[in-house]
Parts: sequence; structure tokens; C-alpha cells
Amino acid sequence: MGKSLLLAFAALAAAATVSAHGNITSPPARLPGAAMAKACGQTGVTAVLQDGTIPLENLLPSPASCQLFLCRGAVFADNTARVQTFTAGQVIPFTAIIPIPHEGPANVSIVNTATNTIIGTPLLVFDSYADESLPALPANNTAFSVTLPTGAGAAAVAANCAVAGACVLQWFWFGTAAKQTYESCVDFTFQAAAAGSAANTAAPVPAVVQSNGAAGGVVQGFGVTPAKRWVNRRFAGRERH
Ligand SMILES: [Cu+2]
Repeated sequence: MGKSLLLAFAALAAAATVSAHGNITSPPARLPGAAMAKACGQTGVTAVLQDGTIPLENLLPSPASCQLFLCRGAVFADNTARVQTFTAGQVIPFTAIIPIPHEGPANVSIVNTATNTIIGTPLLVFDSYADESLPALPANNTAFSVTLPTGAGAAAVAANCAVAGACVLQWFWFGTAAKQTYESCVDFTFQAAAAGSAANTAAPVPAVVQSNGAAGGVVQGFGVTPAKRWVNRRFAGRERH
């Protein structure tokens, strides 16, 4: 192999390590900071600051004090100025960037940060998301919305998420072949509708299921359960793309 070819490969490898994958840009999601550095180490914080779209696997190995599999290690203490105020039944628009797609399941869910479990069911499920084999990503991969629960669902959220930091609205995406996990977390406080109001007696909003595929959109739900999420998270590969 000639020297110029070797240099070309070296340049390619260098480019790969700085390329991006994906994250949520709106609503404001948790960012790394001093508290995350204390829990997860400065190396991980620096990596995220250099590229906010990297998968959590890029931060492995992480110390036991780091909740890497919750919000890629980002913690509430660094994000108290970014807390959103949500109410039952509110429609929350999201914007994502996916510079490097990796096909796999995704969901948006309300997650209890103490237990890292979904409250109720996911608000939005993609059975197949960020499919790099498509000529272009469907528009709903980077612009979508979720409707927060009403009725009994809202009561459960209110019971679990009364205090900011107790819950996050989490975008979760797992690139199956890439073995890469992406999590962006939005901190919020939640207000259930006042007693006796229409919203309080409305039927729960069913989970919306969207497809990454061809026209039609709605498909049978993938149903990313907490158990499935855990299976996903057992992958510890550090492949970079
Ligand atoms: Cu990637």
C-alpha cells in the first residue's frame, strides 16, 4: 500500500472520530456540566461538549457514580435553568438532528429518574427510526410531537413528577446494527388539570406509533418496554461512525 493511500486512510479514520450521530435540540435538553463531571468524570463531559450527538457508549467505561444509561450521564443539578413547565394534555413539539442515522427503535417517554423506568407507556414509538438505507430520512424523524397524558395517566405523572428533576421527558433511540444508544432528556415540572375540569375526565391519550417506512406511517407498535430498553442497553460496543 502506497504512502499516500495510508495517509488517506488515516484522514478517514480521524474524520470518523469527530463525526456526529444525533440529539434533541428542542425543547432544551440536559447538557453536561460540573455535576456530571463529578459523577462521570471530566473526560466524558469533554467528549459531549465536543460533540453533543455522540452515543452513550462512547463514554464507556464510566464510574459507578455515573448514571450513564439515564440521559447519557447528564444530571439535573447542571440543568436547573432549563426546566420546562408542562401541563396535562399539552402537545410538545420536538426538533432532532440526526447527522448520522443508524436504523433502530426509538421512543419518547416520561422516565422516572430515580428508577430509570417509563411512567405509563411511551408517548411516541418508532418501530424503525433513523434508517440510513432510505434515500432521505422521513420528516417525522427530526420534527415530531408528543401529547402529554390526561386523566389517570396525568395523575400518575403528577404523582411521580411533582418536583423538577424527578422525571424527564426522554428521547431514546437505539441504533441496532451500530449498537449505539442515544438519550436526550428534557427536565420539567408537571401540572395535572384542575379537579373537575374536562381534561381531568378525558380518556387517556393512546400511544402514537409512527413508522420510518413508506407512506401510510402508522404500523403495529414496537412497544419498547423497560425490559427491552434494558436489553438494548446491555450493548457496550464502542463502534464509532
Ligand atoms: Cu453513530
